[in-house]
Amino acid sequence: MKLYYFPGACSLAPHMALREAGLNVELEKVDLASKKTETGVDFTTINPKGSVPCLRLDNGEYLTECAVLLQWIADQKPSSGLAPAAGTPERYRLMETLNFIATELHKGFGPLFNPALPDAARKIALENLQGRLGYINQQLAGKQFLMGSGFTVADCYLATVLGWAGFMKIDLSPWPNLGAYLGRVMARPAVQATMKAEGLG
Ligand SMILES: N[C@@H](CCC(=O)N[C@@H](CS)C(=O)NCC(=O)O)C(=O)O
Repeated sequence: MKLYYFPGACSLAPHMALREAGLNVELEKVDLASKKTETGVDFTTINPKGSVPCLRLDNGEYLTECAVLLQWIADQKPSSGLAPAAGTPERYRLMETLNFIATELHKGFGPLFNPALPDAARKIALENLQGRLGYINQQLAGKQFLMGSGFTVADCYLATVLGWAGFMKIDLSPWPNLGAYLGRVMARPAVQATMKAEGLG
């Protein structure tokens, strides 16, 4: 298996999940601007969408889309508890949450990374994102992890995107559950090892 990634990008989430599951993975960094991988391959020949994460499976197929990769990884190691079994009501709750993180949070942060975004558009994007952060803050009330007491792939994804708040200088203090939660996730040994492997720890 090989994970195409960029340090600290959304590919950090499947990278965390792979390490939480104890699966062996080779890493290949992608320069997202030039679309060249660190071994000099044109990344668009691997993933025509040009985006990370992309996972090369052992059968030679490539799988993309964060929320899908996370579930695929969890399903390789059901005993890890990283996702409830497919077809169960709990799995649909996880899928509901992953889809929210992907479409509302991950893509909510997206425009803010664009230095060309006009101030008025930035203000609207930030307000939208803050509303979503408020919702997640409520969801975390009284819980250790997003889906309850057990750590799942939803936490890999949420911690990855919440980590961008620091980079974007977005103050998380209005939502105290978020900071406490992020600290809990980042303290996990597999998460620490992931950060170190991406040169972030
Ligand atoms: N729909 C994809 C989006 C992935 C995505 O936005 N990746 C970003 C990094 S966080 C990226 O590679 N951006 C560079 C590009 O798309 O050119 C997913 O959910 O995995």
